[in-house]
Amino acid sequence: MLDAFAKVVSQADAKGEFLSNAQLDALSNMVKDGSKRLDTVNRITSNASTIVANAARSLFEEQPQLISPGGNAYTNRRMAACLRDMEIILRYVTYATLAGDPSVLDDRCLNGLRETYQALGVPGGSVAAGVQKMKEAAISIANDPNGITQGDCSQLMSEVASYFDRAASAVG
Ligand code: PEB
Repeated sequence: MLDAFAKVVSQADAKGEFLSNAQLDALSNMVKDGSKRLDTVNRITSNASTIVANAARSLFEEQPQLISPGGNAYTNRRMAACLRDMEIILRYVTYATLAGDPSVLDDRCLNGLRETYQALGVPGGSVAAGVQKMKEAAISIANDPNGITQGDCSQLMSEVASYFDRAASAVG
């Protein structure tokens, strides 16, 4: 599990080199825009249950077979497991966002997840659709210009989007 800083250190060390100017510049920009990153994590974190609930509701509206008898979210036990899975994925996306690096998401959440779903008979494509819905909701909350100092967050938002996309394509 790496963050953006540990990652460049390990890359440089593997080559026995000092940190490059490009690496230092990239980290310097990351520090400069650090409040944006922390605000984003804070906004997604404090709205996590809304993000999960709305994404799930919208997923079940589009794919009602999931909540029909025999469906993968039918019965409270499976519904609870489904909501929990979405929350776990969202939580790891917030960790990756804080770290500025996807390795925590990869190593602790996505590694083997596709195989787990295959073994359980849970449709990965439906999980991926739910993750995409969380992405839209999370980004609109994180990128809301109201109530915050305004600035350009486009790069950070595409980074956050890439973590959701990574999760979706790991299972879908
Ligand atoms: C992954 N999910 C489930 C299980 C595991 C995970 C390991 C089996 C054990 C259990 O039921 O608790 N756990 C989860 C995860 C991590 C982890 C991401 C990462 C660290 O440790 N059902 C649907 C939707 C989808 C869904 C498509 C979007 O209809 C999910 C939600 N996951 C779902 C369901 C089960 C499950 C388990 C329904 C229960 C399957 C079953 O027992 O029939």
